[in-house]
Amino acid sequence: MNRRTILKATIAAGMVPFGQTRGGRQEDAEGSPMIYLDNAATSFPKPEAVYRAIETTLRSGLANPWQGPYRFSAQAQKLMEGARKRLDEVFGGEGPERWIHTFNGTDSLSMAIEGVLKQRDHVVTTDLEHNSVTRPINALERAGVITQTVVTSNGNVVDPDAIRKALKKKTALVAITQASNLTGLIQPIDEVAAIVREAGALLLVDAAQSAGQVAINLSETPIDLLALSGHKMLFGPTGTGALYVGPRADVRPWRKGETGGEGSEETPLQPEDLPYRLEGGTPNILGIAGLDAGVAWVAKRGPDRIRRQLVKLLRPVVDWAEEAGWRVVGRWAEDDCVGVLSLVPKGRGVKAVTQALDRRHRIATRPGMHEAVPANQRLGTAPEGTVRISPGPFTTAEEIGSLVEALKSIAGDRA
Ligand code: ALA
Repeated sequence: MNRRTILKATIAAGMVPFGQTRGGRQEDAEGSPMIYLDNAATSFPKPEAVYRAIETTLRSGLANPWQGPYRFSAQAQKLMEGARKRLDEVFGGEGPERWIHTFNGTDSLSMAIEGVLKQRDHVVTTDLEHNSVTRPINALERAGVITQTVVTSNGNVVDPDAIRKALKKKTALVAITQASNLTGLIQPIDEVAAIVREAGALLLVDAAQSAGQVAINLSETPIDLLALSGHKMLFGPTGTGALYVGPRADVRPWRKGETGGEGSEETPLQPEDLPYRLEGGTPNILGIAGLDAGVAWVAKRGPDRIRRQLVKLLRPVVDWAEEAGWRVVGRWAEDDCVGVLSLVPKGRGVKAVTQALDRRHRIATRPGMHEAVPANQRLGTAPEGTVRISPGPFTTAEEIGSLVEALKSIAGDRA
């Protein structure tokens, strides 16, 4: 049976094999070649080691880790603990038990925000945040639990001094992104961290877009809570994430239920010790196996090398956009950005461009405000947003060449 026949049979059986991979190329469900440039939403394809780890686990190690003494269960628990150990080594944490397995970046951020804030606390955040930071904080403010100050940036970067000025005696938490998911610009986290630590507040860093592209060393930068998405540039599958809980942070459980560690048998309560205090329910063992392989792959390659590869791929797109009079959103520069580029088309709608890219050229890019409304307002791209282009490490220069040709053709269309 050839590949197309297998695909047809799979689809006929009711399974949709989105995005088959062959080398660096992807194919969509119909088996047509596809260029995937939405890695800021989730990375695809993954390194081969990730596919292998998931398949091996699915076939031979997919037990529930909390089921007592049998070896199959212990093996699943070992896998979870091994992944925590690797995260701790790669990010320089203060112990594997401080790494909580979560289901995505949003889960990590909600766990941190809902878990540390109390009545009458004050929070400092910025206008560059994703909804995963903004929404839980706004909800707590609306419920009368907390007050907040949103520090305004220039749309590109936050001035650490503005963070300093926004701090109050009752500021319990500063929540800030490390790289904007709209412009790709990297924020001055080291400076912010020093200011926040001096003030005695907790620092929560949303590293959804930066982890895997910007080196983060918790033993050097005083970050109390580090929220990771597992499925972006750490190359786990969707349904993975992690939260690092530093020793200064006391996080109340966000979900409660069956977990590891010692709970009281008389009155069933969540155990007090990390990481089990913050985990509950059957974990995503399969996902964690993939994430662990992804983190190992990133560590071997080095985050800065990955970032440089991605921004280099984007350079010809920036050059073409500037020449064609399409707006490059934000102060995009190879040294200052992760592999994300936002464009505003000239004389064309954002959605029309992404649809034409997808339907006519089979290129996947993302339209809209990317769940970062205040940043779009600040940069004047609301409400339509931008065409966001985010390659991955398996994207080729040839594929980017095809994107530029497609953009040229769309730009040349009659309005
Ligand atoms: N928050 C992810 C993004 O920026 C999904 O695309």
